[in-house]
Amino acid sequence: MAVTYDKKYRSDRYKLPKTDLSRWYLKIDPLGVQNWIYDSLEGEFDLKGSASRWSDDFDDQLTTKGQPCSTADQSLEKTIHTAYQLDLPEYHEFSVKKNNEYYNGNNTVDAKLASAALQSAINGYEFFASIQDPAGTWPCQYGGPMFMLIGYVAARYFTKVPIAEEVRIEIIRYLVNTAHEVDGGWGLHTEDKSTCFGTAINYVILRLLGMDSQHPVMVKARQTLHALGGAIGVPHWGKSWLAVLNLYEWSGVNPCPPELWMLPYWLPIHPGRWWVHTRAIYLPLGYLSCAKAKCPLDSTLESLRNEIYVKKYDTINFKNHRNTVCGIDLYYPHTRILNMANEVLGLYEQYRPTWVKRRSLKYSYELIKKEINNTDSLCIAPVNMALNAIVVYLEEGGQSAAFQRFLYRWPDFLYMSPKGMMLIGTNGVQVWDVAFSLQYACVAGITHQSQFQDPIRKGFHFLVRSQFTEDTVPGSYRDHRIGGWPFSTKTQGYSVSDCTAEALKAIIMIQNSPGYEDLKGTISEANLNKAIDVLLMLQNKGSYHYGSFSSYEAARAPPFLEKLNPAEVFGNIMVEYPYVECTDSTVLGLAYFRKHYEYRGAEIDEAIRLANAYIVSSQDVDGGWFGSWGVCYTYATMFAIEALSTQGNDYSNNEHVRRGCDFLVVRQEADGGWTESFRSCEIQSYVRGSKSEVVQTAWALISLLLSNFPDRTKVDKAARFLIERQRADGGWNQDEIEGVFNHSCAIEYPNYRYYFPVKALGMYAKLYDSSATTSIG
Ligand code: LAN
Repeated sequence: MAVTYDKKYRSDRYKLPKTDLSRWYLKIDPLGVQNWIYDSLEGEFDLKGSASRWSDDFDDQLTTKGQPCSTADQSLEKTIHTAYQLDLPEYHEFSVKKNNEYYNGNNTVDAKLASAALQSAINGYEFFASIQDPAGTWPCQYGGPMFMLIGYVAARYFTKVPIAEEVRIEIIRYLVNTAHEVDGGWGLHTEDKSTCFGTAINYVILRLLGMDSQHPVMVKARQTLHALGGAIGVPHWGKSWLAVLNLYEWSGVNPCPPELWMLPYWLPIHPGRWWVHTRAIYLPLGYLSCAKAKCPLDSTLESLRNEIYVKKYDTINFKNHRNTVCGIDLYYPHTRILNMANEVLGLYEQYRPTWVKRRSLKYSYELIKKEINNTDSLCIAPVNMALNAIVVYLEEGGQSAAFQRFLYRWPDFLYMSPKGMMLIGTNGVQVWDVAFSLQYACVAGITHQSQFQDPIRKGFHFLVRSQFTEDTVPGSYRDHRIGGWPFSTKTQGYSVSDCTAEALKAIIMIQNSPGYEDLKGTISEANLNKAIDVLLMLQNKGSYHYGSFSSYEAARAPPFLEKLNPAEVFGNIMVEYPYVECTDSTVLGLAYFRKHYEYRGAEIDEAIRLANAYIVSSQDVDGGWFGSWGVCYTYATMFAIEALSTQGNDYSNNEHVRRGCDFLVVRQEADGGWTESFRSCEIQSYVRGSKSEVVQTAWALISLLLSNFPDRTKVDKAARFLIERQRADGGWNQDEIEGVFNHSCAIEYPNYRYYFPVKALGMYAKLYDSSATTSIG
């Protein structure tokens, strides 16, 4: 394989091997499944392990016949969206240079700014449309979390399935390029300081992938790991991964017995009532810890045992370290009740009869098969996928069809970037991004422009194809899903409240946009109604979060279960919580549907009324709303104001909208922009970032525009900031990280910086320049 070097990245300074980036191709299937393929010149290398990606099941995946997504589109021709992802010269050459001729750049408030804003929105959308893929989605490097790759590498190591050379090289490059310059360590996520967890697991990955322990990168990382006390202080999930790899003893891992699944469901503690992600992880983890699964020792593992601890492996009494967690890692310390439960369960595990062990392994394996079945082996996210793959390997062997399907699915999580190959937190952001992109073109009033017809139609058909049409298998502790939409792809199999609502809204909006009437009927009214059934089913009825919406399911257990959160590094993971953003989006979807259809009208009205009451009640005293999935108050305040504004509320007539706007405007920077730091999410109080950011400014501007905020100078300044920050090719540069989960982990939303400014600027133009109003909103 050709190996090239340049000097841009740390990996280049160390002259680490690099693949030829121009030979990577991104293939997207009609359902948005993203696969990077390397053309090694010795014959196309397909990470899926089959010659043709577009095989027989291609047609079956199209749920509605006759939707345009031709096979020809998936040729291996280098497309702009691929070149864009890897920052290749083809992309730079392509950039359409468009200067904003309308904007005179001076500071006077006049109609010219509105025309400039419209032109800027059009340029922005033109750029964005150019990086759309043929299936209608916007693939992106959904990076941030730094604890995902361990699953992939450990599971491949455990199951003895070699990693393709190009992938191995690029994962090494990614980790070397993301190590902190100062101390060579890694954190929980890319924005985090070096932690014991991040440093230990990523160190192990590099060693398993063949880096020499004496390489300067490894020496530096090891020093940091040792300075943090060594791998003995990794949190629960880290201990579990190390135990699976035989680099830690199961006796030192706090228990999570699979027997919990056999408890009666009416008990609030039943895992079937936990948050989907948490139960999906603890299911296979319970199996593996009960089976005490561990990789056979080999020379690399033997050596690693003596690299990652400050003491010799054989002298460590692991049992005494169940609760040893490095202080720097700790986000959610154990409660006393958790420690007590761990004690009791630990004793129980010692004396558990063999027949109980056998039965609980069998029972949890049945549940794992259901998860596999519901998601075509993708599983909810890469963490439980890797754990499930090991369980399936142990149960059925490496040659079994079930295990082979994991090998087929794994590449869906591997994502190339100029820095190397990462493993993304879900198999993409497809439905979420497409739903917003379509809606915001409508809101900006630019859908009628001929250059946007094709991208919008492609996106529309993608959304229609992505609605769930088959239900989950019985007994999998899952809700009914037909009619819902996922966050990423239909294959992933999990419907989400706000994703369903935003996709539904996008479809109805496009169908009702001038020039797109022919799309009416592409999706039947019955299918739209099914989305409403899903949304109404998801509304929380519990007393403490009445009327709100959570993420994947309605809350099934009370929040006090959080006291048993064993993960140490994340907050709010045990159960579903009410989320103001999910509630807002659902209100938006329901309200939009209501404008156009009669179905379950009275129930929708009541659901909106209750949801509004929740939104209002969750406003903080200072006027902002706390965001759980975006950074942070600026994000959630925008959603809340949008939901309230659909009910006819604005700055002049509603106290909550007024307080929300006031919260934002006092935080406007002198240059007209906004900047909120990721720290806000961690400490749950507004923290200012270092410099004004495009996405934050777009969110705040949208809030002010929706509220008819009276002080035009502030609004103009924000619009001007966005226009000035636009690149000549119509795009905007990446600023700070946009998203978050579980309070402590940052995650990127690389497309936010394109479609939110388009929405904000288009809205601005519509409000302030009568000649600019052209389409519906
Ligand atoms: C996501 C990404 C999208 C996000 C929104 C749709 C934005 C939100 O409004 C609802 C929740 C959801 C779907 C969400 C849930 C948690 C996810 C799946 C993630 C943040 C992406 C990765 C994360 C997942 C938990 C990662 C696995 C790690 C664990 C700690 C279990």
